[in-house]
Amino acid sequence: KKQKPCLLWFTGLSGSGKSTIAGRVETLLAKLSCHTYLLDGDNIRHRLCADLGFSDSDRVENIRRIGEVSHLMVDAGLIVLSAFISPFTANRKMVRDMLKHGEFIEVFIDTPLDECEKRDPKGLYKKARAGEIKDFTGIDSPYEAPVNPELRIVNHNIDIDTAAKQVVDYLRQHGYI
Ligand code: GGZ
Repeated sequence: KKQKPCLLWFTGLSGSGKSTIAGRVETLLAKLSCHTYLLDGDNIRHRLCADLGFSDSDRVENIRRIGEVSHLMVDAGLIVLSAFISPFTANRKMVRDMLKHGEFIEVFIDTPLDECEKRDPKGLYKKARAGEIKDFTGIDSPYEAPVNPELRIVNHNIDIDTAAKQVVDYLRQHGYI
């Protein structure tokens, strides 16, 4: 059976687990012989969007470019996984509207801010609290949580595999794979 191309759009706070879960989903999909591509900070913010920072307007431009690239990849037949904070509702809607109906799957990685801050894998929250990083999401820059995402994963006291399986189950139940 052929895969139905789509864009899995992971949104959530820094440290919420977006990239980790998206990476695990990609591994599970590879085992099912799906053709995928994962976009995240590592391959986008250092390259295509290396000129952008974290002001509101730079974030909007960041997400616009990622949306356009994702759109092209979906057109090429891939299941695309994009993992970016994408804090603004209207900006996520802009990406949704770039795609055909049913191609955009918003996956909200809903990890409470205090949990993200406790994890603080890169020490960024600590720096933001100390005022060493400005415009940090959740501290002095907003995060608008999705109200009606296709999928909401409460990433608190669950393991990565359980979270990733919820995404794969969604794809299966809705006929993408
Ligand atoms: C938020 C920041 C910031 C500020 C650097 N605010 O946990 P990380 O490190 O690896 O992921 C975060 C990443 C966010 O980039 P995105 O492209 O996903 O953001 S957006 O969608 O809003 O454009 C974090 C790091 O970059 N980082 N400074 N001020 N995150």
